[in-house]
Amino acid sequence: MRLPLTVLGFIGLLALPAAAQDAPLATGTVKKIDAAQGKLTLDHGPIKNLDMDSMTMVFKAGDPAMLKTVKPGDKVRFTADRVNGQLTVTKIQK
Ligand SMILES: [Cu+2]
Repeated sequence: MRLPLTVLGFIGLLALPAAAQDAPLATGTVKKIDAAQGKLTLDHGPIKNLDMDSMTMVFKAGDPAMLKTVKPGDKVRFTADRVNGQLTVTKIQK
């Protein structure tokens, strides 16, 4: 019977974005925006779900459009998670 594998694959696709939405909010300051690469540099506070302390680092933007909503110097709240092995900002707000 092949149906269960198909169903499991489908559930897997749905589960990934759901997990990202559950990530807790972290705080940070935008240091640099790299729209060409779809990346941004954040000076961030602790990120519980990634087991990270405060640091300055580069994240991938989950959606390139989010890079137009913030600029260097902005204080932001954001969620970050590992998406396909890359540390990615999944949500960001001033
Ligand atoms: Cu970090």
